[in-house]
Amino acid sequence: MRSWSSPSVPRLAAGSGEPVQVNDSATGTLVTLGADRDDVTMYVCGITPYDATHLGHAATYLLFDELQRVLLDAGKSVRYVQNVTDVDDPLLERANATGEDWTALAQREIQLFRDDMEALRIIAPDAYVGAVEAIPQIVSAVVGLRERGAAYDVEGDTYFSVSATDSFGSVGHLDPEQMITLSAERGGDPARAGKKDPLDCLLWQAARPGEPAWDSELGPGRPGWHIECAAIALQHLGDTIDVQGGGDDLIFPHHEMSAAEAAVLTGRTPFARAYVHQAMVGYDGEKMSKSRGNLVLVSTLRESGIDPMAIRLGLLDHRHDGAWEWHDEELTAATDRLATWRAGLARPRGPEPGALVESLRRALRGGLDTPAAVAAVDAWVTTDGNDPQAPAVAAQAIDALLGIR
Ligand code: 5CA
Ligand code: ZN
Repeated sequence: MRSWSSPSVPRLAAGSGEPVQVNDSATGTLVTLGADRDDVTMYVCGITPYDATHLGHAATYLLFDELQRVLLDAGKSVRYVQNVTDVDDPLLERANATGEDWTALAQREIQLFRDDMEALRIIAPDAYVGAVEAIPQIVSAVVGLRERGAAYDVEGDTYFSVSATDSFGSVGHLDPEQMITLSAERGGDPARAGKKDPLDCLLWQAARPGEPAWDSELGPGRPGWHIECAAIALQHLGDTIDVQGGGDDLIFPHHEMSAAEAAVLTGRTPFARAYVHQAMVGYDGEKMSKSRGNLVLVSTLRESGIDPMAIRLGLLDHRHDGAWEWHDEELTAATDRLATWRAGLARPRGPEPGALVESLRRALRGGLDTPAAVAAVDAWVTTDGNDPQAPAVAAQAIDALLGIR
């Protein structure tokens, strides 16, 4: 599937070579990426295109844009894959409810997402892959699971058996009761009769009347959700990936299930060396979500004339590893801050920029502490200095590492 246009990312003079570390949700520790290699692979779960991009989505994709910028600055090359869940229950339900063709709905929302990502200057994935176009790989993966005795049939549907790998549970470390509750809330069917374990998840859903279906050796049907990401990641990035990313609502069941399915297919664990998550962004006291409708849409803000760089700056002022709530006033504050930065960078002279670049690198390489990076720029733009080269160097560093122009 067509991706979007990436912003250009300036290259800065090399620095001290500190390692890039991320907060790994699976171990609760800081994990170094690409310690012994110059290439890093990253798979980030993409949208289900039934509604427009809200600030929670934007925070998630911005997090991985930041990670990519930090890795590039550290001299790594990044191979980045993102999916689009362009056939799944929420999309079909929305299309049904509004009487729109589901493919038209998906195409429109994917295009809006591309436009939002470009406006926010988010680096595009190298491969942007829809579930529909990946059906052959998904079917092969399900067949592979069957051959390994890790899949079984329930009334024509194919299920993954979570007991097929000891690694199941190693991403979320939840107890069975918590897993059952979350599975029911997040698209699973723990109460369905005929399953061997309530947590077993759908791999291939047999064709239902009025629903899209594809012919396959599993019979006509459509893919389950978790195998979509496992199959796409394995095809494009190989057996073990460096980073599996998304919002933290995906830790269970989505990333747990994908990792378990991949582990059975490859015989290797862990599936990802680091699981990096954006904690949930809330609004009006609840998680911002399409299903609840408490949304602040990137496209609405853009249409109202807000500078996308102010949206980006507002989001950057929050750490990714704790849930936070968006307040409308933050946009005013971010717009003011952007004006202050731009004024500071338009000065004929400024303070020596080396310390700024070092502070940005230290903040971001040590677990993507974006608020600390923002604070470093605040300090630089409000300090006087005599270096005539400094504003240009600082502007490049802010562009390269924070994506703010
Ligand atoms: N298509 C699947 C992933 S394979 C999906 O979860 N799509 S989504 O459209 O529901 O969400 C897209 C991404 O945004 C996911 O990574 C999700 O975890 C993240 N996300 C959704 N809501 C929020 C929120 N309120 N705050 C932060 N991230 C969010
Ligand atoms: Zn996914």
